[in-house]
Amino acid sequence: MSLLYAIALNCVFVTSQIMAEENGVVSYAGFQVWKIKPSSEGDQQFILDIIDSYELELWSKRRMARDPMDVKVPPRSQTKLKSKLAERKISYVVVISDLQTAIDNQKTKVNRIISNWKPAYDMDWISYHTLNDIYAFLTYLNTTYPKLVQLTNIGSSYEKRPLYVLRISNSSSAGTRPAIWIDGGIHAREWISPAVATYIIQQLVEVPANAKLLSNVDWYIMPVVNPDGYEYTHTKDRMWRKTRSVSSTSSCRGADPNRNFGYKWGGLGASTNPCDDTYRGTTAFSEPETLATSNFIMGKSSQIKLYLTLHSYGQFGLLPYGYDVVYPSDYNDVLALVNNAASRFVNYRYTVGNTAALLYAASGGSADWAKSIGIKYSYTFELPDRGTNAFTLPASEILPVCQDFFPALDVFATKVATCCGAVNSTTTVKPLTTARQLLDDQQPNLDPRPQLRNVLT
Ligand code: 0X9
Ligand code: ZN
Repeated sequence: MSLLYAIALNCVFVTSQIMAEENGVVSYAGFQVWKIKPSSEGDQQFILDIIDSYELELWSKRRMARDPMDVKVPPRSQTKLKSKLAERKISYVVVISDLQTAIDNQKTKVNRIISNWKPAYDMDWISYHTLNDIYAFLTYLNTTYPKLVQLTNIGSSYEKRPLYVLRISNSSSAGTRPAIWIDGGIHAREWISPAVATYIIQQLVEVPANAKLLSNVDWYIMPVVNPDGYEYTHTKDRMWRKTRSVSSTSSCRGADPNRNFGYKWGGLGASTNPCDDTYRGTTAFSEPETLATSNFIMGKSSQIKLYLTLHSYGQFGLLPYGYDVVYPSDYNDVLALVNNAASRFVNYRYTVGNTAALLYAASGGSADWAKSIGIKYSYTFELPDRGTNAFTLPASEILPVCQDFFPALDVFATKVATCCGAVNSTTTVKPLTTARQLLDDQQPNLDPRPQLRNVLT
């Protein structure tokens, strides 16, 4: 069943649907999101087959036969889908009756409670922000708090946007203590992810009451791993997921960054079709965004003890491995910590467990890769919601989601301060060489990586 489901998922994550465009901007007017409720494995397969043949898009994740399936339905397929489901007496609810309206509503600002509040930067957590706002915020912090933060440009995206990592440390020996890595925005349309990552930054840097989180641990936070994709969702297509690289073999653009990392690259749940939303890319780390991110993390691998990557949606805390239902030998330690962290959540309940067992097998994910290089505690969080908003989580929910999530970091920081032996501050790692060796060690047959070799030699 797991293989079948993975193959089905591959087929349905298709981006090549015909959508109305005005000035190059994709409109989702008339598109709906349906929550379909299979009551057996047969129903589930029936729905997967329909999704495939009608070029619908499956958005929900869980693999269990009776779990509801969220499906994006274009206007032209709605009548057909309705009668197909009626044929088998499968029930469904239209949870988003017009996707474009939901998208437009996401741009609505919640009124600020304090009307004369004038922040020093154009960032808040009551609306979603552009890449410019986010980058201006990082730059502001870098100049305003030079003792506390250090902004590093770790490379350029495919379209030559900077890739920024912010280090937060109150130690004079910053860069040598145990550290936590957090990234967001791997998938472009998951807007709540950069929002939570920037909230964490703001809280750690500007709120004195959170100073204890900095007392033994350094933080590396990269709020937007995929800036080209993120910008594209703000300007052209709100539902874009991938990077924006151009393919030499197809007119479809972009690879799925979360299928492009160099551990078990090209295995289950990763498509070879550049038009699919789960396209793995031409080689492991073919995308400049994943290559730069992985090289930076490799360079700090003796320090980074916990890897946290923020996605949406569904409210899951996911543990390696995800390439298949495989449990590392220290799975119980990793589970105990996330359970402890999740016990801090009050308003949003997260389901916790092995990635592939809970959702589906997907290879080339960043959390699997982080685990494979020896970062013991490696997690993917699927942020809210699990209800009816999907990727169009209303702006009014940003702050509640952030505030609910933040206290879990205390649990992570406490563990990381003592968990994993001393940091070897004298280790000097040549990141590029190390990344290449790692790939060679892991996948001698799968991945010739011509591009990578050129870069690395
Ligand atoms: O499919 C993904 O990349 C993640 N879900 S999302 O809807 N945010 O795209 C889940 C990734 C879990 N990790 C692996 N399966 N390796
Ligand atoms: Zn994602």
